[in-house]
Amino acid sequence: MLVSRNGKVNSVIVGDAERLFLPDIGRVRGGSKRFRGLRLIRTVLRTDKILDDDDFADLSKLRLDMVVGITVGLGGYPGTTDFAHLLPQNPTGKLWEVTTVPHPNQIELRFDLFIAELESEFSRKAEVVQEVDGHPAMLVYVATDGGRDPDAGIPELEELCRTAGVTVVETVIQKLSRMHPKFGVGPGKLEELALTAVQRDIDLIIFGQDLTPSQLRQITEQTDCKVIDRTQLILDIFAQHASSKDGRLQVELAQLKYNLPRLSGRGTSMSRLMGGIGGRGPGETKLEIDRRRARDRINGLEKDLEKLSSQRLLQRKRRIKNTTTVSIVGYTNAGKSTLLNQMTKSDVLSEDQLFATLTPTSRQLYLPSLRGVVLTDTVGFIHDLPKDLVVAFKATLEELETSDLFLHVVDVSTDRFEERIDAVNRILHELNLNQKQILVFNKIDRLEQEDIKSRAKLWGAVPVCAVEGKTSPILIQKIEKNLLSSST
Ligand SMILES: Nc1nc2c(ncn2[C@@H]2O[C@H](COP(=O)(O)OP(=O)(O)OP(=O)(O)O)[C@@H](O)[C@H]2O)c(=O)[nH]1
Ligand SMILES: [Mg+2]
Repeated sequence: MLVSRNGKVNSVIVGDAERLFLPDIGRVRGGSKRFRGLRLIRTVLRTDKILDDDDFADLSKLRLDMVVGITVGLGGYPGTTDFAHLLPQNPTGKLWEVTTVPHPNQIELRFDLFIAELESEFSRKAEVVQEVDGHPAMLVYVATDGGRDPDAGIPELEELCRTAGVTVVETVIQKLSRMHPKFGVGPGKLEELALTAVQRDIDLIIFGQDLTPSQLRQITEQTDCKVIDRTQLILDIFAQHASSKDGRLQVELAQLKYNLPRLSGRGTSMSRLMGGIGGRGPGETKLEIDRRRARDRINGLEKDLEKLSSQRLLQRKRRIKNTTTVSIVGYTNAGKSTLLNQMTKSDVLSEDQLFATLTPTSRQLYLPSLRGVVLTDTVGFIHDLPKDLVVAFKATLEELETSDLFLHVVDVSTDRFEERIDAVNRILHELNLNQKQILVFNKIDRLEQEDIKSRAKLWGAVPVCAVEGKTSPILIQKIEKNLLSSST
């Protein structure tokens, strides 16, 4: 039986010795009601193990108030009874508690008081967790064979989360040879995620990998949380940072294209699947958009962007005639905008955030022996740049295609900066951008003199500090030499 808080029987279910199929009891409401308000009381025909894994799965997944298993004793009367309820966060990490009594009438609980107390205990524990700056979230990382090392991947994801205004309060790593085709993580792990989310009052799960539309749907349904994958996370940051009209349209288009196959069309889960974190950014007003309207909007946006793109082309053609363009490329947060500011004495936004720059910005660059050189700052790259993001990069790509020289800026003070150089070069190569580049090692103020020398020498790079007042004369010389040699 499913019994409500006031003792009313909600449903009577008939199963057999093996199985019990619960009716669909809908989703948990948000807000203060943490539990379903229903307890499952059932008979158990075996005596070795009263409550089994299925019971605990129901308890956690359906967030039942309690599961009670009553065995059949002598003469067909009720016998030994187990009852179980979920536990709030605790040092032992236990998710639920089981109590055994010889007879159901020995359960000494005022159920209404007990469940109220349990719920407030959950809230209290969760409040402690909630006291963080951003929106609290659980980060889930699947470490697959041949996938990226979690030691490199997780800190970067945490940075992405921070930039998106999300604070990771719980990180779950699962090792799998490959992503589980249905759930991303293993089914057991998924249950654990669902439960941890209840315990810690987390309603947002960030996946460190991209999820297929059906994986996203499954995880959303099973955990009752909003689920965001890596591409969506990056798109969310883009949405927050896009300031130009051009940029906003591009991001909206990328978001729609990515989310379209993820629209299930089913009422409740729809708002969970659309939009970014807390439904911010250009996607925000489109929460309830249906597929057809999404497609119309995509067509419209593509047309608008096409127009803007041809305008840009015209402007560039006019500019290119007698100018040389040097573009700053590099991993996100490497210090590209800061370098542009230093070299051109400008005041372009630079921040300790990923993807602070979204729209390319050009400034005149004055060189001792060359006129008409333009320096362009572009959007930063990242490891495994999702294909769907390239739409949002379009303006940058056009800019790069017509560049004469790249300054590849590297934050040489980070561990594994070599991996980032590779990642950037791989992306440039994939995009068919094979211009000559000068490797610029930035943020040397954070390193020892020795390290700077050896690293720069090994890579043939120019060491710089972009936050200093003056541009490195060696860098200026090198740019001139490159431009002069390629123009003759
Ligand atoms: N210590 C130190 N910090 C630097 C240096 N250059 C830049 N930074 C800092 O690094 C952070 C990122 O700088 P940005 O110029 O915004 O980096 P970006 O490459 O344009 O980043 P995105 O546009 O977000 O891809 C900022 O907080 C800068 O102040 C440097 O030479 N030394
Ligand atoms: Mg920038």
